[in-house]
Amino acid sequence: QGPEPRGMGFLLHVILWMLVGRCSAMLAMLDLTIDEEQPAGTIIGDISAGLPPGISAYNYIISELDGTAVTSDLDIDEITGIIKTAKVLDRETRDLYNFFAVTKGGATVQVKIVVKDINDHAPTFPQSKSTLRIPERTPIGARFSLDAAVDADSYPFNTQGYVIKKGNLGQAFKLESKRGSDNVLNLDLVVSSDLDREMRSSYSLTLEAFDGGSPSKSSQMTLDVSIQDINDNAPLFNQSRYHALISENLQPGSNILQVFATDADEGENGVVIYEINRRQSDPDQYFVIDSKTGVIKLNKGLDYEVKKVHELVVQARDNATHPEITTAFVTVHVRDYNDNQPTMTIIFLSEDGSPQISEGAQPGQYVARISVSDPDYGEYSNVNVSLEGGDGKFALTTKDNIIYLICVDKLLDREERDAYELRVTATDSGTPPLRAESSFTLHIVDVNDNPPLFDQQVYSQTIPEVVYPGSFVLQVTARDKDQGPNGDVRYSILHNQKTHSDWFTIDPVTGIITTVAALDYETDPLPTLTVVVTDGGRPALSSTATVNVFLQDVNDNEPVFNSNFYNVSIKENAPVGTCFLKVRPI
Ligand SMILES: *[C@@H]1O[C@H](CO)[C@@H](O)[C@H](O)[C@H]1NC(C)=O
Ligand SMILES: *[C@@H]1O[C@H](CO)[C@@H](O)[C@H](O)[C@H]1NC(C)=O
Ligand SMILES: *[C@@H]1O[C@H](CO)[C@@H](O)[C@H](O)[C@H]1NC(C)=O
Ligand SMILES: CC(=O)N[C@H]1CO[C@H](CO)[C@@H](O)[C@@H]1O
Repeated sequence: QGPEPRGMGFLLHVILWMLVGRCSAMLAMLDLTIDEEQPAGTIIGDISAGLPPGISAYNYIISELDGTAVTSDLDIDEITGIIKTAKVLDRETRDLYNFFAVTKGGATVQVKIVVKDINDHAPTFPQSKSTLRIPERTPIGARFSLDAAVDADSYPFNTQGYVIKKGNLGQAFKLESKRGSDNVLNLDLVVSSDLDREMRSSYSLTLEAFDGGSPSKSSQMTLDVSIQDINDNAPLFNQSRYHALISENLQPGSNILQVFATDADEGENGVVIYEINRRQSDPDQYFVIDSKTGVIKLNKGLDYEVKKVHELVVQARDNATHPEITTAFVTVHVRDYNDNQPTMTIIFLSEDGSPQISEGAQPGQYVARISVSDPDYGEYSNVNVSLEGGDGKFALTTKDNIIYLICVDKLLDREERDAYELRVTATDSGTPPLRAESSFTLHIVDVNDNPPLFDQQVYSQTIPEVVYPGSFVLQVTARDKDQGPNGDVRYSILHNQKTHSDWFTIDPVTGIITTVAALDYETDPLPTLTVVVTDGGRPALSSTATVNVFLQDVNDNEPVFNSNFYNVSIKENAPVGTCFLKVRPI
């Protein structure tokens, strides 16, 4: 419609009002209602119901204000005065129709049709998904205004409330709403617990708006809340104290150790930058730290004589605008490069300088001399020397803690044990202690302290008297526990004319006894030998044994008269039986 018809309508209206104004007694009111959304043709009412009593009319002149859509939305029968809907009415589009109906008789009825609301709209969020950033540690009670849901219906069918349907972990949030002057139910998200990004960095909330219908209508939206980091965590070292032990000759540039810190925050708040606090430590910059990795390197050469321990104060700082700083301590012990292992010199006090001692050595006799020294300090008393492996037979003595002597502590016996594995250990008092060790085998030298001994003290043998010279009689054996010449044995016979030992001989090496002459039972049925065994020591030791040889008699002689001519005289008349001659064998 152009401006002119509206102008015309307005003019008509004014005229009507002038008319009504003049004939105020004739003005009547008719209030009608109709639910919205009724089908076209639904009867709303009858104008004549609004006429004053006693007046009835046919034919009405309908007067409406321009733009009030009476003609388009309502179907008014001008003859009967019946008002019907011309189409489905929507309260949200137009909730009131207002017109005048004038009868021919001049009576005017002001008809007011109120379109009543039904719950035909759900509250609707402007966006089905939106995002909100909230800094962590936001105080409880802080509120964030959200877009309210819009419901075109009127009270009570408009938005009546909001709930969080899903995602409100830990009851982190609540919703609060307040009716605004425009009748909109404004919505705030209220922080209701301590938000910690390091615990949970985002929430996905499902919000629902509901209206007052029965059943109510509702709709949902997703609100993604991301918790923004603040620098609420300081970097944290994995150890509060770090230790390193380095040699004073470590090359500058060498890595010493790595410190390590983490920061739970995000982004720059969580970046860890390592530094050495130069105000508090290492002003001379012996050490440098890699700000990113935490690796501490040697920056320049150290001198043990100048400083043995370096204490570094290392800090980890995050890169926030207001950084948090944590401190850790690094202790670097410098080890003296010259503090080499002590060295040990052992001199054996034997004739040829070899590790040996006579078994005849008396307690107190020296075996070896040990001197402990350090290449840098020379002879050096700050060590502990110990001796192991001697079975208690040896001892260490020292007067000045520089020279140590190994001496015999108990009598030795080579025949019992002929060598000892001795170990001398020198331990210095450094931290950690350094050691020098020397092992050697000490040989026990034999002395001729054992005589050779025959296996038997008495040997016996039976042989026939008729054997050729050179025949085997028996073998004697002897042993000597000593070693070398001290243990070599030689056999001999101690000759004795009376016992006919000269009939026999002995092999000095094998101890085999043989005959050297004809034996004669008749001469000596039991010749006896004394055998001697002698060792090769100086002086030599010897021992003896007895060998009894039993000769067996053989019939080696015809009987012989002791005289081969007997001249006997016998007196006559000698009685019978007188013995006048006795013959006998030799
Ligand atoms: C700390 O971190 C350093 C460097 O990563 C590592 O060498 C060390 O073993 C860690 N210490 C502990 C106690 O985990
Ligand atoms: C620290 O932050 C500054 C600026 O904020 C940046 O230029 C620098 O690169 C950051 N340092 C590290 C180690 O991330
Ligand atoms: C040697 O060792 C003994 C005991 O094992 C100890 O008491 C002493 O302090 C040590 N001496 C040195 C110089 O290390
Ligand atoms: C043969 C021999 O010599 N006979 C003598 C034995 O002894 C007497 C007396 O003594 C001698 O007269 C024999 O001649």
